[in-house]
Amino acid sequence: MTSPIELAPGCLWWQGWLSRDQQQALADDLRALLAEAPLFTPRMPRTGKPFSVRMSNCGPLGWVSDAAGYRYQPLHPETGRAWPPFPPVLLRAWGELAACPAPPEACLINWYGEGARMGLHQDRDEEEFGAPVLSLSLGDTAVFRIGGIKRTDPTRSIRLASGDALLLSGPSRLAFHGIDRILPGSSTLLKQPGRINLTLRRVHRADDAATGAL
Ligand code: MD6
Ligand code: FE
Repeated sequence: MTSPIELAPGCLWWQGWLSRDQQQALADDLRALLAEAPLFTPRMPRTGKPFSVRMSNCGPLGWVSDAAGYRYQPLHPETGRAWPPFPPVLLRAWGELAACPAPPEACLINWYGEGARMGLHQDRDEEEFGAPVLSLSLGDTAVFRIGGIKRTDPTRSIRLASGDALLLSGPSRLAFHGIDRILPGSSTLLKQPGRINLTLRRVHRADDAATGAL
């Protein structure tokens, strides 16, 4: 396995963790998955302003955002159907990279088309900050910015390319991060310009049985 770069304590970056063939296979899985659970446009709580990214999810729970707020829910907000199961490679990534005995419960799928970005944020809608968040990227390269646990902490930027994995764990679990921009045409993986980012999470605290601490 490629060895990771530690960008900050608990923030690990594996460049090219997925081979080109594995990226292609995952992109094919996602094409089928998104036919079942179509991308939707999330909206900011209160203001209802649309995000520039479009989203879907897989796994038992999915992250959604609308005028009522941010939350995890078991059903797609537009189709009312359960989210599709995790493609097996996502469970393999979690098992090999996350160092977390409990399985993931949600995977947010973000689609960045032309001009999409994501403001600096923390992932903090989960009950469980002891468990990490693991991200996989496909398609065009993104300029990813990461800082500290205060919004005003200094930040640095890296380029997340297709096949890269990034883990926010331990002291970096609540680090502020965001996507400044996508570099169109930087990858030939997808059939159109754009980028897919997958983030695997636990939502609930693992119970004793799940952690093996009976
Ligand atoms: C993105 N990533 O790469 C946005 N969150 O498009 C995230 O927001 C993220 O990369 C938690 C952990 C890792 C991440
Ligand atoms: Fe995030």
